[in-house]
Amino acid sequence: MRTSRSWWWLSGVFVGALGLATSYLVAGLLRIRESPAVAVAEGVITLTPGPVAKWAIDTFQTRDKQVLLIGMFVILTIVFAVLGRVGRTRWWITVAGFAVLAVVAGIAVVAKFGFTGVDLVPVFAGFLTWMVGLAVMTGWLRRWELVEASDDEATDPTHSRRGFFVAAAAVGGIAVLSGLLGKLAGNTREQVERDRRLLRVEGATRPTLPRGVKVDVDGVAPWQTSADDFYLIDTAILKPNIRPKDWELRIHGRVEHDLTLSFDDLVDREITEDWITLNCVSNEVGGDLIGNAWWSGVRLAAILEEAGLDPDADAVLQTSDDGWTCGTPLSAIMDGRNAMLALYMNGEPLTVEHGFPVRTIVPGLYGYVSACKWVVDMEVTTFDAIDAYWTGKGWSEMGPVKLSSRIDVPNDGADVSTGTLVCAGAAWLQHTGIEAVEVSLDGGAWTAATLARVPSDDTWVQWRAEVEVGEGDHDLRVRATSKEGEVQTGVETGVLPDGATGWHSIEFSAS
Ligand SMILES: Nc1nc2c(c(=O)[nH]1)N[C@H]1C(S)=C(S)[C@@H](COP(=O)(O)O)O[C@H]1N2
Ligand SMILES: [Mo]
Repeated sequence: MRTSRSWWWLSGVFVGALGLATSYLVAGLLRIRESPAVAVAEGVITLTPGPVAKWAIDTFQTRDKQVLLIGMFVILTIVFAVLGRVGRTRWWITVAGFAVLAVVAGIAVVAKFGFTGVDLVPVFAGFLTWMVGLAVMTGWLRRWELVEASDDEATDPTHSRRGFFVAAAAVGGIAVLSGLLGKLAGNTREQVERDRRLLRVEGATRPTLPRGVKVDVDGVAPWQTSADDFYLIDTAILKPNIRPKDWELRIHGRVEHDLTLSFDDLVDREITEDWITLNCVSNEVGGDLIGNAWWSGVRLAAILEEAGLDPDADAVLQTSDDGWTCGTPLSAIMDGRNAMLALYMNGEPLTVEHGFPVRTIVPGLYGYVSACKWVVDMEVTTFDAIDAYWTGKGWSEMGPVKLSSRIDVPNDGADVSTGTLVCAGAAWLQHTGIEAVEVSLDGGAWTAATLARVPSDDTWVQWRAEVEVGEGDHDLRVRATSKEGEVQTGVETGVLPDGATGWHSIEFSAS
């Protein structure tokens, strides 16, 4: 690898990296939330068909986005290398290739929600860097090649070779430096964390656990879920960093008058608080994509009434700062349940991951149609007129939660002692409530469990049951009955399109 020919690929890779780093730095300096590369990755996520997205989430769990980013960078590195290599004989292909990459980035950026012209500046900066960087590095390669080709004994390629490697080192060094500076510049997260620590919303209180909500069996998921243990589901690679002073909610569409609320407008209103259980439509039978918290916020119905609703409207299209959308049935917001713009979770400001500074919570609906985090826009509209993020991928429109129950104790696969076995878990049908829970050992008769208390029908309820087990392998299943008399179905369906059904069952052996 001592001749100039072997090094063309390196110019592509290093210059490619420098352009990416430059665009990242410029995005950070301009306080643009995503660099073009991240915009492309989010574009890929948006365009991913539902079943592929589900496969990726199942396979990579919460690391799905890192896997995507790493995959993207691996592919880009290969593309850069190839573009560098072809530049030796056909420079215009190299230029055209980089131009195509820039156009793809540009489209991804323009397609993001809340796009403004400034957001394109990092793309231009990156493309300009590519062109200048290429000119410099390939200039040295050509000089080196010319000298190698000349028959003149007196010409020595050392000078041009050294020139090329110095240029390469400089390009690599600047790329790393720009990347680091970009990381610093983009660090609005720290500022937001400081705002979060200093925030006090008058009227938002710390929760006290209601009496009797716990069955007190070791191993049962806590009735109240802490913010740290609360499941996390969203499509944002970088969580939006929104300072309360910069937050605004626009309410428009089929209303008598548009409203724009600042964070101060919101906290000046009466604060409402409630225990509400939130769960994900992607929760498999027996899964843990569910949590219960004490939420403090402002009633959404009062705000929408103030805007004045068109009687034909049946949906609210909510949009997050990160561009994610959901269509929420207007009836669920207006029917008297405590649908709110939540500011606090468990007596503290929302964490950034859970939607700081403001997210929506609607008891009785799955998160994907209701619980918009970092909410900044609400359009009163009709379901006919909209296509929201998940409903556009084949999930159902309305999204009411389904009657469900789960066994937490014993664990699936546990070894227990023969005799009386204490079992426990949770059951839920938010906004309707749970009347009864029953368990069945080895497919035998259903026996009633004891229910703990609940403060309202909007939370899950813990249950406890005792069964007599003899030596050997057993299975245990659970089903719930709602306060409307619905008995949980044993028919097993998957999570798509509107939530899983079926009885949770576990196996254990007694000795
Ligand atoms: N901005 C935004 N909000 C969102 C989502 C999202 O992807 N982006 N996912 C929704 C889904 S599918 C669920 S189940 C809940 C999860 O809320 P959590 O992460 O606070 O538990 O948020 C909802 N709100
Ligand atoms: Mo969800």
